[in-house]
Amino acid sequence: MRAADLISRHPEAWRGATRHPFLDSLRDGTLPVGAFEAWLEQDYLFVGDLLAFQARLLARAPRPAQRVLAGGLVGVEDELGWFEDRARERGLELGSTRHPTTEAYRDLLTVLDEGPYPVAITALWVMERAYLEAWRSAAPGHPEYRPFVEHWTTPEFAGYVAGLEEAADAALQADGVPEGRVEAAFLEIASVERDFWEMALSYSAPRHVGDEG
Ligand code: MP5
Repeated sequence: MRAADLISRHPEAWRGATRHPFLDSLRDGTLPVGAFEAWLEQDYLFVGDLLAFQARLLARAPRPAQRVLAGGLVGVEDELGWFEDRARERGLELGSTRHPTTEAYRDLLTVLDEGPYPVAITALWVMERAYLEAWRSAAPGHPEYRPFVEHWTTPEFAGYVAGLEEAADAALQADGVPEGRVEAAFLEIASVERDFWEMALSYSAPRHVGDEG
């Protein structure tokens, strides 16, 4: 099996993860600011959880996959700083309270962390590929949100996603890969990615610097 087969086998699940009214309204500028900031706050928390997951994945990766994963790990740490800068510009306080959806995503990362490497590396590719496609669907983005669209649609990011796909394909070639678990992980990620957009639209108003109470 190859990683890309997962997408062609489950077009509906994939569409749910990568197309959403959140992304459409981010493109046309009708997205409520509170929804955008809720996404920003929760995605920052997700990326922190992803850094821990990715560090552990790197620790158990075979030699040929180490470069793409080490580069990705540095990129994720850098991204946390980028989120902090974007939040500061908006006067947004980045808190530490996870929405139940962000919590559920963290739990999924923990399960993947404890499972076989081929499932985990494929799962990481699914998460990143989902973001690439989702943000492409929002391109070019309303001017207010354009830096975010650009962040996940650069050729460098697409190259990183391709590198992860190569690492996932290599892992999926091995004998005895639990294909049912790979497939299940794909569907779980697609579902939680959709929930994440959904959450942002229904959950709003994170705290700003200077808010009362
Ligand atoms: C990513 C993300 C991509 N930031 N948030 C979710 C909910 N899924 C995937 O990860 P990265 O590290 O921002 O490219």
